[in-house]
Amino acid sequence: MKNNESFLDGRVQIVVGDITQQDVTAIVNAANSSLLGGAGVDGAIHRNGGPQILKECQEIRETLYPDGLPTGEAVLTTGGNLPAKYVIHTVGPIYGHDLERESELLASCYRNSLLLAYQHHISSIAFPSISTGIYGYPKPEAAKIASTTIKQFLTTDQRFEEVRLVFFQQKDASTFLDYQEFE
Ligand code: AR6
Repeated sequence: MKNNESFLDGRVQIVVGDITQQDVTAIVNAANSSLLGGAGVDGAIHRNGGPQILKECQEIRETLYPDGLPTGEAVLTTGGNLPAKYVIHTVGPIYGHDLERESELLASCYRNSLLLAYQHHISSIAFPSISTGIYGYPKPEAAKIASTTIKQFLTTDQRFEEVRLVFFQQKDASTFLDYQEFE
């Protein structure tokens, strides 16, 4: 596989790397509904971004979401010490816990994150592969859902310059390329 693949006239980029190191305006966190941190992407973002992100998450919990952020929703904080200016926190479905609604909830994560970015005039954003780690979502199915949802959003909204999909491992990027439905 090549290191870089792109779709939709270069507006979607597929890369292998660490989400916390991306030089885009916003990165997306695969969070949990507590918004208070965890392992995987969430752990890396809080570790590398410093305490400011957690402080803002705590404020969101106290004000907007005292019971936690529902699955499929998204909220925005600053990026603390990260290269990205903002972090958009979304909660993916736990595979096997949401009966038949999982695919719709995973699509909502992508759609609501893009919508929030759009509302904040953010035109470059990087996503990890939401729910495909600790939350156990099968990677081929997740690739179909992520690609169709992003494609739908980008073809109706022309303002996004770059949506970067970041995979931790080469084999995950290859799986994505095999199952994506951008084309
Ligand atoms: N950069 C890019 N991708 C990564 C990185 C990284 N630094 N680290 C892991 N991945 P996960 P989830 C990949 O588990 O499944 C947390 O505890 C990883 O290989 O981070 O949505 C939260 O607090 C996988 O393909 O997120 C929640 O409780 C993908 O990113 C729960 O995990 C997502 O893996 C969320 O689980």
